Amino acid sequence: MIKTPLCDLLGIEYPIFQGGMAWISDGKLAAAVSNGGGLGIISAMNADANYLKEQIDLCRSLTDKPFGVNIMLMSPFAGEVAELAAREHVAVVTTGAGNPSKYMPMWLEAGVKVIPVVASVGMAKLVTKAGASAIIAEGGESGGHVGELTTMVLVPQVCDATDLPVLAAGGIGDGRGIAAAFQLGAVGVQVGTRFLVAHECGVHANYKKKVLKANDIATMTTGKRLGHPVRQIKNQFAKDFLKAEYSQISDEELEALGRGALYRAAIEGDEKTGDFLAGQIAGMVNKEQPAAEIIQEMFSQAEKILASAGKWLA
Ligand code: TUI
Repeated sequence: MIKTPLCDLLGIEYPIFQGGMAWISDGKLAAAVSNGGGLGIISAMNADANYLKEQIDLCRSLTDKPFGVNIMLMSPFAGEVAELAAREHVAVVTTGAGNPSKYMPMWLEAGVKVIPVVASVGMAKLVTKAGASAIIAEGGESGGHVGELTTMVLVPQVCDATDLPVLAAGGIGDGRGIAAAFQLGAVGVQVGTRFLVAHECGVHANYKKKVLKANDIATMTTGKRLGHPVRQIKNQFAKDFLKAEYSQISDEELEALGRGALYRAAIEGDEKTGDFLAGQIAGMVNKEQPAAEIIQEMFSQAEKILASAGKWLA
């Protein structure tokens, strides 16, 4: 059995979070992951507080276990969903795509544990001072909005910079990834892409098909010019967007090109004009399974690897 300080901190069986994926991580998927012993996370994405309240209620109707809410700090509704998370006293808030400091006193006052996603050591130090309970160090192998550093170099440097428990994210798709993350100093992992094909994940069937078909070089990043690079599966949309980035069009026009593309992928399954966010481990995902089985399989593999971690010692 693998048990780390993160399990005690949150009252969970397996030290794994399901990443907050916009239009995908809803109350149903979060409940399935929490019921499977991990920490399920509802994505507040770019939606308003009414949407989040519905998903929290749905999740609570499906599980008694703790779950979290991910707040995307670039969302125009970040303020109202941040307040709702405090009012609802959710067990955990994770944040992404920015600096969560301005909301932290409110969450801490409400007894919410705050676990920010960071892509740099500087942000890890800042959120440690601001009262975070743990930190998710996310490397650029992950899907969606990505930082510059890889998981391999970010995780040990974040571990050196904080005394808080660190979760590794980005590039973790099976037990080998968990074992490697633990060797880098992490005591937990966050996984998104593999949960895309969970039975309880309601994303469009075409999205699941794309992930199942993906190989090692199936993803690419776009959006550098706008200051928020995003990793996704290569398709017509991603190629057109990249071309537009290097053209004369204005930033406003470029932003407009991307508008609605996550919805078109996740809800409509539009293979041409949708933006299918996924991490580089998509090439390792080749079967659909219940969320609980994904967790069990990953940890039983990690356990075997860690148990023989000394095998090369002479
Ligand atoms: O946030 C994510 N992944 C996401 S957000 C998203 S929605 C979106 N849509 C269009 C454009 C951009 C985003 C899709 N996927 N992951 C967590 C994450 N956070 N990755 C990197 C960061 C991060 C980056 C900078 C965290 C903090 C940070 O601080 C910058 C600063 O100094 O303010």
